[in-house]
Amino acid sequence: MPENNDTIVAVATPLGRGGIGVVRVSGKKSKAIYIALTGQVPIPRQAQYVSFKSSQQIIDKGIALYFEAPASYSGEEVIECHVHGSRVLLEMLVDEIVSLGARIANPGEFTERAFLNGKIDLVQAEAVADLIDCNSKKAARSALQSLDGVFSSKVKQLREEVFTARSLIEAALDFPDEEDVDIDIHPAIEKIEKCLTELTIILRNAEAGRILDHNPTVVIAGLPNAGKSCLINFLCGYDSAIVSAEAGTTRDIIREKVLLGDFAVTLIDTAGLRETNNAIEKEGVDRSYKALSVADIVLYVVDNSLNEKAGAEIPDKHISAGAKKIIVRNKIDLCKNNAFKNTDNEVFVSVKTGAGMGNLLEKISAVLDITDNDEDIIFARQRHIDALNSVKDNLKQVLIAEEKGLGLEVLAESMRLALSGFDEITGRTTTDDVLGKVFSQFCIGK
Ligand SMILES: Nc1nc2c(ncn2[C@@H]2O[C@H](COP(=O)(O)OP(=O)(O)O)[C@@H](O)[C@H]2O)c(=O)[nH]1
Ligand SMILES: [Mg+2]
Repeated sequence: MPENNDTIVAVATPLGRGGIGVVRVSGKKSKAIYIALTGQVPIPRQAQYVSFKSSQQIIDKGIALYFEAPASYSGEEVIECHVHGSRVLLEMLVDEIVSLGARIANPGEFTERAFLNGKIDLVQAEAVADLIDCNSKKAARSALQSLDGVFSSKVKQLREEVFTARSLIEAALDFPDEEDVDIDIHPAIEKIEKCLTELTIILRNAEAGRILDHNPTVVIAGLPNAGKSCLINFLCGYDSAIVSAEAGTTRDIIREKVLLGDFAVTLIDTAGLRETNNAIEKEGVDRSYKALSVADIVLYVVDNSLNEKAGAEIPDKHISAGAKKIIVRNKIDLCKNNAFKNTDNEVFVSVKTGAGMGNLLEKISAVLDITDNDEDIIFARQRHIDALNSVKDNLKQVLIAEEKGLGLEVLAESMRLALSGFDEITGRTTTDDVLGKVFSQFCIGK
């Protein structure tokens, strides 16, 4: 972990041309740097119009701001220099500040200091990065809620409950031999049951929000010749994959980034799933299964004209557990029966004529879109979901142990583990590895 004694500097705005560019400084030397750079004494939280000077000349004129510790973003003394948004000017200014005793900041170091100084917890620090990187309005709203501490306070509330339950169990542990003190642990067990219910809801909202955290992967799969490549071309709006009446044409995985509705997604066209002796096609089929194992949404295409009655045999065991599946019954232009009835997870289309494609797009959007209960969606990362699942498993262990009549020590140990799961999420206890990973994903200057 970097030493907190250093004063750090970085350009906070994107490099390139811009109306304004901002250089930010954080650390103990900030005030001295302000004075040396501007010749003025800073007034906390008051903008001053100043000349930023190097030893030889004026670099630029602009606005300087000074924040006293701890009332700043990082919790340390901070200055912000707003100058014209020229890359050259900003670099000159940074060089000057370095010569005055600061060093260039690492990615995310301002936010890391905010975390280390207790201004924000780890979930909020992650929300800062998510807010900067978000791909959709919905993601932005949700990240802002996390930054406001909505998710953290849910986690903290639950932690409190579990903590109280643990105290009850440990109190019972402390009086094992005193016969007349009969400590009833049922209130603790009831609390745990209630926590498990709440945890299930939080996990569901976190799973729903995970899709906001990354570009969802939409995998198009099915038997050869079903019309998969036609479908990816339709969704991209141009010919990306080769379409042919010859089965086994697509062998390589084809990936396209497209905007579906409000969302940027990665679309993947795969080789038709069939047994084959052709080594190249077989490799293609293996890659199809691999793609299915990481899919968020599977569009399983079937040639509906071949057998209008048969249900689609989706290769479930190859598909990732949380993936949403939509069966695309294609080639209805060739079907004799034309009383098509879409269901929740089935859409009848003809990629060739375009019939039903509007419905398919709506269905995909509905899966990607989680407008219904936006408020509850948690912009979760896999790290959070894993930790919440571990809390859940440990709480379940407590109930099992109690039912089996195992010793109170066993229950107490599972409670301890459950609590550590909460602490991992908010960063109360976190290894340097986790912190390093979180902050290295930030851009410089944040
Ligand atoms: N009549 C009809 N033919 C289609 C339709 N969709 C695809 N095809 C044809 O089916 C064949 C296989 O299509 P392709 O997209 O290569 O299938 P893939 O093997 O699943 O990728 C091609 O000859 C397409 O022109 C459709 O909706 N109606
Ligand atoms: Mg194909």
